[in-house]
Amino acid sequence: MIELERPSVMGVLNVTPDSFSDGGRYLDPTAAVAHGEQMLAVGASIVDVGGESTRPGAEPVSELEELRRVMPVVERLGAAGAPLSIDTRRAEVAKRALAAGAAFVNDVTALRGDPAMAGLVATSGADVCLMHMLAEPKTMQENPRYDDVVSEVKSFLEQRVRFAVDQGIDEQRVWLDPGIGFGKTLDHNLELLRRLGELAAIGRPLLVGASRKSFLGKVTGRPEHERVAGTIAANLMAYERGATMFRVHDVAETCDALRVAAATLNRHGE
Ligand code: HH2
Repeated sequence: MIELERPSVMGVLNVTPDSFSDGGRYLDPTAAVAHGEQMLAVGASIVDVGGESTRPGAEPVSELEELRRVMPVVERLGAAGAPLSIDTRRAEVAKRALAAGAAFVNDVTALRGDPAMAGLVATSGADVCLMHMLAEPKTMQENPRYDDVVSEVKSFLEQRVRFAVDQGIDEQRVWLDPGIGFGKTLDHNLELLRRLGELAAIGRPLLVGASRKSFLGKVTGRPEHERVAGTIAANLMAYERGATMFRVHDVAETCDALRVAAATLNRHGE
């Protein structure tokens, strides 16, 4: 598993025109690279580069377009030795990003999106994050239903770990993610955070992506760019319940909050 400080922050770098909170800001590779470097300078342990929005209702982009967006950024950050994650459901995109220096595959489909992804991860030796999502981005927020969201997400993640291991992926390289906002109502998201300890009990490290998401807007009444405090609150709740990596847009603020929480809980360097 890649060596990261714990708790660690994953900085979000969306090279997209349509991401829900930073769409269009980093389409220019120079601006994207500068933002990635800046997030690392203020405390991110790794930068997650993505070229396809997964916001509710998002249209998929072609592989060629995704490569065209992410590769100039991955190549430049990778050449500078930056710790990189590639946020993709496509094996070809992951393959090229890994060759250019990425060490982490963030696959929101949990290896269900591309039949070649599991084999690629297994042979590359990269870390991989398996995330829970109900349906797909285009339809996932259309009336999501669960009998018990936490136990259903837990058994999905356990099943995906088994699949990954069966495909030859080293279990020690697998991260898990409850998929906040991916086919979940406000109550589902809050319950997942409240009972995150049940997912931590699976025994794999947890990554949580609550940053600026709409459930925070529903609780606070604030638009995306005013959800920093809400993001921090959600991440601290998740940290206390066992999460170890936090995927955020607001890196410096989140790092400070986690340092205070880690010092308070006496968990630094755990
Ligand atoms: N959330 C988003 C994208 N990728 N990956 C993981 N592992 N966990 C998440 O919660 C997660 C993720 C969505 O957020 P964002 O990248 O800010 O927006 P968009 O999908 O619109 O680009």
